[in-house]
Amino acid sequence: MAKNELNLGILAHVDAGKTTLTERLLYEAGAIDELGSVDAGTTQTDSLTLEQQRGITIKSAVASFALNDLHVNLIDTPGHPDFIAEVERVLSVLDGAVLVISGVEGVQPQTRILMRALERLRIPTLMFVNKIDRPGAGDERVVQALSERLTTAVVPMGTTHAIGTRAASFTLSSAEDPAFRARLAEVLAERNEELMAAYVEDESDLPDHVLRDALAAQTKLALVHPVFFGSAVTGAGLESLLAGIGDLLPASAGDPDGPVSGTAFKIERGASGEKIAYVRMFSGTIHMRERLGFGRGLEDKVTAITVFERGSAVQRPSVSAGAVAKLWGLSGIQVGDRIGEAGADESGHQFSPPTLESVVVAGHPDDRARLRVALAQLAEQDPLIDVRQDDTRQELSVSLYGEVQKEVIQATLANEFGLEVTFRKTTPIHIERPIGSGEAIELLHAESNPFLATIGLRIDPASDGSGIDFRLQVDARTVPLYIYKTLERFSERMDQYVRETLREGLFGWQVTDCIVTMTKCIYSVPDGPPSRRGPLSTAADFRKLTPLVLMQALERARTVVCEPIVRASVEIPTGAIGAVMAALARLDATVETPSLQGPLSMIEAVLPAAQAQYFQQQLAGLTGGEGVLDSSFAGYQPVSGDQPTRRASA
Ligand SMILES: Nc1nc2c(ncn2[C@@H]2O[C@H](COP(=O)(O)OP(=O)(O)OP(=O)(O)O)[C@@H](O)[C@H]2O)c(=O)[nH]1
Ligand SMILES: [Mg+2]
Repeated sequence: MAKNELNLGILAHVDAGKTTLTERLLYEAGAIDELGSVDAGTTQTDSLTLEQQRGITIKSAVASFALNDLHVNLIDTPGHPDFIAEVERVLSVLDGAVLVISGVEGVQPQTRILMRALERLRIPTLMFVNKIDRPGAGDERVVQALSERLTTAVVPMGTTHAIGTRAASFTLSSAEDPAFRARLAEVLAERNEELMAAYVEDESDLPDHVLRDALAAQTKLALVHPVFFGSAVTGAGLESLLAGIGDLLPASAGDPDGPVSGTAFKIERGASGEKIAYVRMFSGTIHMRERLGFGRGLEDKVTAITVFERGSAVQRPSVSAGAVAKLWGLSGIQVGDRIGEAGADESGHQFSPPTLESVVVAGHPDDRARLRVALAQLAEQDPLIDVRQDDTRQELSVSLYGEVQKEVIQATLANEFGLEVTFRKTTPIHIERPIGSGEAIELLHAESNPFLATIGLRIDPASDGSGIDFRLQVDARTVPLYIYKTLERFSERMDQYVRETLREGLFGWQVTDCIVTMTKCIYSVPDGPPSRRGPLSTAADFRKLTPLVLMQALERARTVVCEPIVRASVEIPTGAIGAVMAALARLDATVETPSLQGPLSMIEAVLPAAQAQYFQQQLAGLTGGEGVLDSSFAGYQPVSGDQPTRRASA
């Protein structure tokens, strides 16, 4: 395919109009002849029955259109915070993004969370202020909020007319408009020294094309963000936005002849239950019937390839760097898997993990086995639901972001698997951190050691948020290379055994923020001549002995249970400060001194996530409906009082 590809994410807070905008872009660009609507459940990208019933996007979806010689894959994402994991997986495959802001609701907490992630990953981003046709929509007000609350690097590209009415429209500013020129030159010069020198020399003398080129260059580097206005419903401003997408965002780079590298960002099941992987190609070319590796030692043969073209999927014999394709035949693949060589950057987690969990109970006890299979299938599409099985209680539980996700899982199990389930009460997911250091060793042939190996392990606390770090500190000659082939591979496997063990600490919670060091390793060999048998230890000895030793070490280190906390910024009428501070104190919050700004005041507080929802419920009453809460995940802190054991309440 000679065409340039642009993989473009549409991101925003819930209900900002992403799906409506996606539909409108497809329509304006000529990819569809009829405009669907979210409210009628007829859009291209809200194709799941559940999405149509609820009028919200649950899964990311891909559609495409052509813009001159550019082939654009649009990726519509969900805006509800319960489905943030869908956005996370999409971020790693984008060349650019359109961040949608509702002209009526303005910048929302979720908008900030998304923008921060886009900035961290340096994804070139245009902003689109939507819904200018709706009464109450703002333009300058919204731009001010963008620069105060998102980033100062915003450039409004034009002006609105008749805003707040059905006739609302948008016109691009001309390069001759002195106010536009001044703003453009100022923002761009701040980020480019040469331009700054020329600007200081003579502000009015910068040629138009220099400004235009600098705008495109800096937007492509994610240094500045052009702001467009319009309405996805009436189509106002869409032409300008389309032009911006074509001119200001970078087409994907990548060598079709290079080594194969891609990322699976979405998994779905076809009509007959077959697995379909959505893959963004970064390098190389995949052909039909080719065998592809995708991590965890797995590989499968590609049995079909389709790419997106003008809204529909088209079969192809191959797919190359830059494009997005659906691949059939990769039966072991999971969301997030990387295909081929480790080419794409590992972007890590951009958003906070789910902090809630709930036990899923099958309506009929006979359905338990089917439920386990169904949840495993859902986990392929969304690994963060992290299905766990409690063997003693015979219970299955999942991690959750919130109640809406829970309802969606319930409905999906009913609709797609014919399983009626109920959920137990949703409870917070705690973690355990080691308090001190602990070391343990099990010696080969010792009475306490049922396995044929010596393993010594030490666990030490590490900084908050650092996760689990495994280190090998043993004599390479004592490592069973006859099993693991290389030292790296042995280290990888030990790392894996350690992580599996630390999923359940002394109180049943995930242990994290620690360093685990292997200090001793010996394998068993026969007593010596005349025996000619080879070494006796197997991988199972190392796999099974690791948890025994590590749990002993952990007991010596001891652990503290920590609960998820959020940082809350509350904007309230100054008169309500006393009442709000008192409420926060009752909820175990640590409050920073409020800053008074005339009639409005800001309070910053850190409180347990479990309490934040109560605070949210009280806020309107305490502030006469004026209070605005902006809260974000802020890590974990030790619980006060008793150390809760996992699922003690069930
Ligand atoms: N008046 C007006 N309504 C709009 C506009 N864009 C979207 N809407 C309406 O806003 C509601 C939400 O639109 P969606 O397109 O579903 O929003 P979304 O951002 O995709 O929502 P989620 O995917 O659930 O986060 C629907 O009722 C749309 O008809 C607009 O430009 N003007
Ligand atoms: Mg949507």
